[in-house]
Amino acid sequence: MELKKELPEIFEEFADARKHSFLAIKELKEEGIPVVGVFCTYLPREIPHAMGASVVGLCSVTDETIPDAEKDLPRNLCPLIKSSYGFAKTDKCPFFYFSDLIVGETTCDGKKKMYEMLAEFKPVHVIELPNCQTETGIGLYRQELIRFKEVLETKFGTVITEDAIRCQIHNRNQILAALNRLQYVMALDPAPALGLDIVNIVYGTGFKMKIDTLAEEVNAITDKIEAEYARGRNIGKRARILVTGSPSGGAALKVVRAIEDNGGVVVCFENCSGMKPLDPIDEDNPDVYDALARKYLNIGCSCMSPNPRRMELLDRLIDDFHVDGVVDLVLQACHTYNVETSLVRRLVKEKKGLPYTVVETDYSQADVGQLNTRMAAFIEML
Ligand code: BJ8
Repeated sequence: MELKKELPEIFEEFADARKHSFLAIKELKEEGIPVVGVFCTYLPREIPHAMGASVVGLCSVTDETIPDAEKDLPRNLCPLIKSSYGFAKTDKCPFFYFSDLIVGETTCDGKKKMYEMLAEFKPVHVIELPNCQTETGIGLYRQELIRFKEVLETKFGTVITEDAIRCQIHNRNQILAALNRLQYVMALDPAPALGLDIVNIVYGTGFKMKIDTLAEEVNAITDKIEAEYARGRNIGKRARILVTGSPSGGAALKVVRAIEDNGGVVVCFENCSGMKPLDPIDEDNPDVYDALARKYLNIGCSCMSPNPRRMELLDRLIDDFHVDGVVDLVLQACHTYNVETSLVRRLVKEKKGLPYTVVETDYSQADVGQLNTRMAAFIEML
């Protein structure tokens, strides 16, 4: 029996979080609470949260505004960048509309150049993210985080204390641990739920405005899933897939649907909407900025050079989640993830001895039929 049918409210409440957060953000603005819009997992939300700001994610995941974006940006550019720029330009996304400050980071080239154009009509601050995970890189990032704190203090006329940041670090660690525990229910075999449902919950947590009770809420969901599983509810035996690569939210979830509609289950998302950002922050480090720089710069995104952390994480997750095959999702024109496909292929096929395939896609639904055919063939051979 499918767990989703038994516990529908679990999956729906968080899936609707984005919609509800549009209303919540309007109310917060009316109360005079500052709103900071962010793009990337490398950004420590703890700093704006420490001044009482609301933090909203701005990475856009539909093709709705891409034609507007393509009036300014080249067509041969990552859909995430074009979609985000398009929503900012047209003011169709309440998060862009209500953001008092938009914060970008120097991650991939496309995003960096897009921020320059965005700054012509929105208030933008760009954090210089070092591309090397060395001690020098950590020192530079630490300095950039202090500069970011000062920018916030000046813009919003406030003081951000280290104690307030420490408090947010503690809360963030609870949330990260809860998200880790939730996703690890999928290590059970057979899996207790579809990957699509789990990723929707995780994605929904990013839109929750009230974060002080978020860890408890996520843990309550995990408790329910585990209790139902113990009573014998699961989705039955299916081919177990790990998805890695570019962010897979929104329209790109068509790849996940194609896997799960054709007999597979995505037991693990290695990417930013999954396991990638879940390492804890060191609460014993007396220097909060050093603690934040070490935690966040350590994330294994392909914009790092080299990027060993991604391979280490993949290696571990493939074992932990008893994976049968790996699907590498690359958004069109995402050069860094595209280049890394050869490294991931080598790891998966040669070291782990598992089947591997790459899917290059965008935010349109034009390739859904083709995706279904490819994923059905991939799953059949597992
Ligand atoms: S930490 S994955 S959120 S940069 S925009 S790199 S898809 S070409 S989003 Fe990302 Fe931060 Fe990394 Fe995560 Fe490619 Fe597109 Fe660039 Fe992208």
